[in-house]
Amino acid sequence: MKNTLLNALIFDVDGTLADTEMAHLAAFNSAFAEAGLDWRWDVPLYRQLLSVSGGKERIRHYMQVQNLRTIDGAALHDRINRIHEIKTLHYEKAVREGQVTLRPGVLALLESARDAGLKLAIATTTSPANVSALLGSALGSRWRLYFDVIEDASTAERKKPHPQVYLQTLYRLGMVSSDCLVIEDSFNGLKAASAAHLLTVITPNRFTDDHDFSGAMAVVPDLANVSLHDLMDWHRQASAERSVLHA
Ligand code: XBP
Ligand code: MG
Repeated sequence: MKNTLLNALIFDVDGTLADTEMAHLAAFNSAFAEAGLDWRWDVPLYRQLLSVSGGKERIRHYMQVQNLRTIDGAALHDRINRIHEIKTLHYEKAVREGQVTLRPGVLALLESARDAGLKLAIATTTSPANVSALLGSALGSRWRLYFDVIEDASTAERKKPHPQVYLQTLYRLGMVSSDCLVIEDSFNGLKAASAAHLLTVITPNRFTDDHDFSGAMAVVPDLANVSLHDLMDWHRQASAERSVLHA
């Protein structure tokens, strides 16, 4: 009988731990203005662009679809990197100014999982600088002590829906997928976790509420009314069903 005990929670960051995407959107637009570009992303366009994970990849995709690529190769790579560096500085400033807070129920779940001895991990497409800014402001300077493993854009080159970030998280946890449960917010995140055979709870937000969440173990508005024991029960049930299906 496969393990049906829940031993680790793996959290996505943007849109899951916190509603960060409005701050990211504002930071992108500030970076475009600072770089002397007349590009301006509004919410409807950004909802579409979020289908591309990774800020640099998102800028490159936008330039492609808008036929804005006047340069190529290394020059384009450097230009995108520079714009993204400026964007990240604007985002970190917004987070430090308290413009982004943890979503409902996130802190309570982190604490109850830690107190129950579960391992906690982060598997995100964003940069370590953004993770540190967000969690430093939300959990204080000792925020890293909550997490046993952090995988981000600096360690997992292939972005969601590619499963690399989740596969590397499992490896570093020293666990198999049936030990764990993922909390995500988006189609790309669900696809990445599912490709790593991980059961996933989705907490949608204003940027992902129309995404296809087929295959999610559960979709809940947020974690405000979800206890660790709920997650343990759901995980036990879903794992048992998987065992029967794959028997
Ligand atoms: C969401 C993303 C990130 C953010 C922007 O990451 O796709 O690209 O939108 O952050 P997550 P960067 O996997 O946490 O949902 O500009 O640093 O990429
Ligand atoms: Mg996300």
